[in-house]
Amino acid sequence: MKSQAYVPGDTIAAIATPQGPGAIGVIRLSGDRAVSLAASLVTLANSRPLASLEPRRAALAVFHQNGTNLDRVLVTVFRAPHSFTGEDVVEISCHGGPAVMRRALELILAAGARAAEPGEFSQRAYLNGKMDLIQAEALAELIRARTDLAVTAAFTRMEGGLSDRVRELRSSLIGVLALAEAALDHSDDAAVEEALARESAAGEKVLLALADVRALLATSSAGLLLRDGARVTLAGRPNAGKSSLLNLLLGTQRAIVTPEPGTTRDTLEEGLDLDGVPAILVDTAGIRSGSSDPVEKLGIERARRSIEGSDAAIAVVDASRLLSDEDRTVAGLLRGKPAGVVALNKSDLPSRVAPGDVRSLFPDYPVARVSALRGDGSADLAKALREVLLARAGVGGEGTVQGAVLVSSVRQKDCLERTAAALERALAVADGKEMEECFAMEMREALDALGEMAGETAPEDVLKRIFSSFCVGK
Ligand SMILES: Nc1nc2c(ncn2[C@@H]2O[C@H](COP(=O)(O)OP(=O)(O)O)[C@@H](O)[C@H]2O)c(=O)[nH]1
Ligand SMILES: [Mg+2]
Repeated sequence: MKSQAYVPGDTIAAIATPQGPGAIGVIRLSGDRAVSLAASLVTLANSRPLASLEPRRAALAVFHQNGTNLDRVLVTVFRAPHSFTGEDVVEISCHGGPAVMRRALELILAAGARAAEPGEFSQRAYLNGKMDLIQAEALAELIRARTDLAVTAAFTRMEGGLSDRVRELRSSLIGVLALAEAALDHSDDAAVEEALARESAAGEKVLLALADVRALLATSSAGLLLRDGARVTLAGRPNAGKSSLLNLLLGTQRAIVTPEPGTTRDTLEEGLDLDGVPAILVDTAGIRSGSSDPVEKLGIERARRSIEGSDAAIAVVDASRLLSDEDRTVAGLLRGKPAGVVALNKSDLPSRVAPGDVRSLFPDYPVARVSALRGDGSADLAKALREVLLARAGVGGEGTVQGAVLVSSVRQKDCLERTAAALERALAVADGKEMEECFAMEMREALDALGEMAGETAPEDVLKRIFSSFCVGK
């Protein structure tokens, strides 16, 4: 079906559930011999042959080896092409003990199955036309999704939301290309007026397609935000309360808090769910000018780098003390970071910081008053941060990402950028004398890039990179 070769007779097997003890653990086999291999180890009640089992009906069975029973299992047979991979598939639900699972898989492999590579089931599903490359990526994203919004976005893509848009674009552009190629063939005898009408119709279609491609590209920041989460660095002078705020936002005692300045020497990262928007909070050593302790110096250097490598910042200011050079150093480091919020901490103590001074130090950041000690203001801080992150991703109001079709990977973005560039060039040559030939060439280029995005024409190394990042058994 597609050019990538694989041997369907090569039957693969893997544990599809996570490591460690669980109520059940699932082993999945896929390939021509999936049923016969499983049949050699799994016996149904009344010794009914596994091959006679009605597809997609679970049946109780015994997993055994040379007459010794290993486990009582539930077995389900899926017949090609009505399975996840499009091949014959058998799923065996064992009791999820690590030793049971290991032994069962060993026996299946000894019977002749090959241990599946990461993502190999999904890759077969893709190669057999069960899903396109965007959907395969979405599946991996769904499994990794850390928040509700990320789940919804990945699910929308997995169900074909983005693939449909790409397909519509392609079919419209294929129509335009067909017209352009027809014009190439009959350029001599085509009536001038007819040709002109055709060209303007084609130009209009290309303009519409270009607008659609740009609209999709505009969603990629939000798509990447939901997929990867935003890195948010807590920055502030020693003892401002960065680690306390991290703990407050996470709702756990993750970081060590002491009255001693300079306790946090390493950077520490933890995932945070900002009402559906995933973030990774990074706690750093306090930024202090002129520290002589080499370990602390190293920490400060890390903090600098962490700020550079992050998407946004929380500038933590101790409101109970006068602003210092250290606060100004922090502000200087954050100057190039337009996305951020100020946490005006220790608001339980008498304030010695004028709100105006904070605003002039961090002019682009909204200010949230908090007390990490008392736990006050954490919801406001989280809300302000969420809004800043969404605004940075080009999402204005509430609900705009919920259920929207979002572009979610650098790969997809790159394909769309190439499509847009080719369409722009096509429009630019559309008025010229040599129009038809160049125009058709650019249209083909645009179509190729869209085809690559959906995986119709994706190169082997791209496929390898995508599927090898999947979990084993998926
Ligand atoms: N009164 C008061 N003390 C706080 C607050 N937040 C943190 N502290 C204290 O300030 C000290 C330094 O806190 P820590 O989180 O380690 O600061 P860091 O160096 O910025 O990570 C600790 O003694 C905390 O208990 C707050 O909101 N109010
Ligand atoms: Mg700290």
